[in-house]
Amino acid sequence: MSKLSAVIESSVKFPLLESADFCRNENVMIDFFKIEGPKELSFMNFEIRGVVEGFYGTPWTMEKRREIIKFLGEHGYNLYIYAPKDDQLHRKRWRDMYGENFKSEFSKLLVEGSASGVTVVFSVSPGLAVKYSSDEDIDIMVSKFIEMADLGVRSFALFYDDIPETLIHEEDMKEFTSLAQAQSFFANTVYRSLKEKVDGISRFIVCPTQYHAEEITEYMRTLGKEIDREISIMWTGSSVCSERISAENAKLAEMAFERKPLFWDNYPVNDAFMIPELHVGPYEGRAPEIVEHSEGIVLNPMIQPCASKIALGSAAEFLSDPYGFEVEKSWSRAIKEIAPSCEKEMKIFCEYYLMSPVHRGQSKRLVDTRDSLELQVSQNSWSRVQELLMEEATRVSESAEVLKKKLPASLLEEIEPWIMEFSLWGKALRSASGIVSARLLKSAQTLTEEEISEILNLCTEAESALCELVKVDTISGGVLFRESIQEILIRAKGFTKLLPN
Ligand code: LTM
Repeated sequence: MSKLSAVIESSVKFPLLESADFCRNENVMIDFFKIEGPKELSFMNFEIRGVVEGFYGTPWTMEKRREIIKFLGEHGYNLYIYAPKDDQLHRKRWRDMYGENFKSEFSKLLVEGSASGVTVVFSVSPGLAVKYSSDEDIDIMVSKFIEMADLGVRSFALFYDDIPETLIHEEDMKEFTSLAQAQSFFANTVYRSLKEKVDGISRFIVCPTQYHAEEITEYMRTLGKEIDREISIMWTGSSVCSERISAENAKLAEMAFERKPLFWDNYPVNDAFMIPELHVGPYEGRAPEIVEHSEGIVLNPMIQPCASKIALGSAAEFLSDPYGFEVEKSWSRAIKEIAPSCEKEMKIFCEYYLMSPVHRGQSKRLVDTRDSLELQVSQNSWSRVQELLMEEATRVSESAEVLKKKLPASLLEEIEPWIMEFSLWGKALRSASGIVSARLLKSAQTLTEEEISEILNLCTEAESALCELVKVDTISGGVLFRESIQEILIRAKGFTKLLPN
């Protein structure tokens, strides 16, 4: 399909969106028709540009959600899905109804959503316990959705992710031949009943149990055939947290589900085994052609809402113009926006916390520095080693101090453990540089007692920084320097302590 026909096709769908979306996209159409003659159309955005708060761990507060929804609106996003795994009433105790306090707070999200042009989707994850064949469970689910519809919600989602992959209740085994058939029946029945009872349902989304694959499965085919055409089906790509998302993978899901998938992109999420990481790299590795084979993309953010704004800010540029997207520039702009008075220092910090499922390696600058350091150590070029260590130590320590003073308090509070670790790397690098410069001055035989004790003090300092770094519960690119620092430390100790009498 050409870019042009894709724009026309997606424009036909705009009226399906809620009014705020419609206005935003209508503007796009007006701009488009202003183009004179058969110019190459380079502008094309994803129809759905969103966030799914779908991580494990402490859910965001309602206040933070409002802040993020506002941020989303300001950056061209148009959808937010409420789905925190650890909200008990969302998942484990899904049959229980929400209380008045939650509902009144949720209403405020809707107000923020309509002011910001962001559709707020309410979701439930019943799969751990649901009986797909049970009329009672269907009624509970519909009632739970209607309660939110009474507040003004018109977009809903049913999530079947991270649950048993086979039917577990005898009644379901008697009624259905497969999990996919059971889930399709449940979703269709809930959706149809909801539509009968509530006017203007605008979106209904399902997240399947198999939400990633490299090959089409029977489960996917059945879901594709049986789930109502109006229902969107989510997809994370070839893996749970996909390093790359190709057009081929989008086409695979499109073919299996018999509709364009809605991508649930697990970036910058840092839950489960990723909790020690902070994902503050740019958005990348997604083929622009996905725009032609998906309804859109919703990103699963980090447990830290403010820090998530870096990836979300960068991704916003991809979502609104995938073919014109520039990774590095979008990253710099996103960093500048959240750290306006200390963008240079924040960029250095972000280089240390780049590694994620999307960025398998460390930052190129850090890898290059580590490689030069190792080379110079192996060549005994101690003055160059000292320079390299000192430059990096200064860069890190000074940046950490500036960030502590200048970052907005809410962001600083979220990333405090990582800033602390970052400072410790500055300290370790600085003491290693001190050791090298003291050693540079003398050869072993001419060292005085005081000089030996000075070197040993510096060794103790470096050793204690490295020990502190073993105790931290965060992970950073600083680990690249551990071996060099350790080697310098051991050589200096040996040099002074193992001197023959
Ligand atoms: O990705 C999906 C569809 N489900 C869960 C998410 O809730 C979780 O946040 C991510 C990342 O750990 N992985 C999942 O499997």
